[in-house]
Amino acid sequence: MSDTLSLRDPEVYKAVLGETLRQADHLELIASENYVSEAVLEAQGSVLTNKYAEGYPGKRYYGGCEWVDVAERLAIERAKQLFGAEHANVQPHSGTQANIAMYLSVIAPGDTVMALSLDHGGHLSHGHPLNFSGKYFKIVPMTVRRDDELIDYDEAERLAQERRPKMIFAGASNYSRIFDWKRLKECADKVGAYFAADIAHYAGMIAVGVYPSPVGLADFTTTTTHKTLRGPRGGMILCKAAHAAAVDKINFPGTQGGPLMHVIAAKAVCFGEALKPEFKEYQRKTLENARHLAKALAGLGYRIVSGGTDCHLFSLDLRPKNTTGKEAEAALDKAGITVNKNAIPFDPQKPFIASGVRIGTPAVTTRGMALAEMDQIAQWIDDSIAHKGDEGYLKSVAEKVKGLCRRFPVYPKLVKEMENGKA
Ligand code: DSN
Repeated sequence: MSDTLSLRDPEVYKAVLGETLRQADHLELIASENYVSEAVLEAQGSVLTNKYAEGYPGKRYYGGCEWVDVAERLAIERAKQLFGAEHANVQPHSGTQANIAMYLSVIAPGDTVMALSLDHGGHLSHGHPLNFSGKYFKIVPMTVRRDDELIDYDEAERLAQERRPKMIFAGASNYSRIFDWKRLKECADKVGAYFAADIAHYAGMIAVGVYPSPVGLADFTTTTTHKTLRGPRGGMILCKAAHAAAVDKINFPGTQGGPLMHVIAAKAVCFGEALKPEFKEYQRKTLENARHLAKALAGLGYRIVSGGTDCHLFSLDLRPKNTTGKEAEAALDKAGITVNKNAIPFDPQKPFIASGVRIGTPAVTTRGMALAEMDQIAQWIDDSIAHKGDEGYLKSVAEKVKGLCRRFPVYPKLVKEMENGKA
């Protein structure tokens, strides 16, 4: 029982070591990723993983739940405080699980849902035909306007009147502007629909008021806990008290079995961290960095989708540089800069090629990087794309990237231990 991972399973250890060093030495610009604190890692790597606890605190189907109850109650209370929510269910294993439970708490297969289309920035679980959401519900897609790439609320309202959805589900994976929650709520009220918001991307910013909150307006607010919120990989549902019993029942036993108590403990730690004043400062700097990086890249000849950002992310239209998202992602990977290719609205390319890349600043801001580093990163992005076929050049950028990363370390103790292990 006492062997370390490196002795007990060198093959898995090697993968963990490699990933630890990759995270340390690469610039992480994937908008949905972040670095959790060592306290979050510790809670998630704890013995709570051993415990079965179907049910909810005080009402479990297994004995011995007194300590996991403490962890789950802390997570629930902190989540409610953080978002000003009437009820929180912290058990969903992921954002998509949270959405499954949320939908099924009030609507049924065959019902109509209006949500932002995936190719205009929405999420897979908001109605993609290959996802359960698109298979089980009739989806009315919300879209952005071609001219300014902002959500077309007039068209959404017209479609809602025409198609009478049972739910309007706002939120996105790739929309850099502010959602008009109030307008969508009014639209839902006019047609007698539930109003839900998936805030997975904006959650950290919403928690501290850097981005407007839908929580008081929406019947349901779903989120992941690992993006701007900087917690463990997982999901959560916030809702009005009137929906609490239905949400809890559909989450368990409706759509999930045993909750991941180690992850729930780590969620409690994350929410505790987000309640501290420094978290607000972190979110403010994340926004400042995103705006600065977008501006710097625009200055280098890229087109920013919708012209800018009001959050932690934005999309680059690469067509002015005669390259695709797929090519740019591959070149940047070789340069030690991690992004994901992403369709832009009305993209002429197939999604697997895409005309854009999505860029986000939560992770680099967690490392402490600021405006000067954003200027440097913009220049390296442009240089790498300009030299996309030149392996030697990209390798030289990767060396410079590593130098910068080592000045802004993540998990220094872990990296040192692992490097020593490697030696
Ligand atoms: N895959 C996530 C993202 O990158 O936005 C959403 O689930």
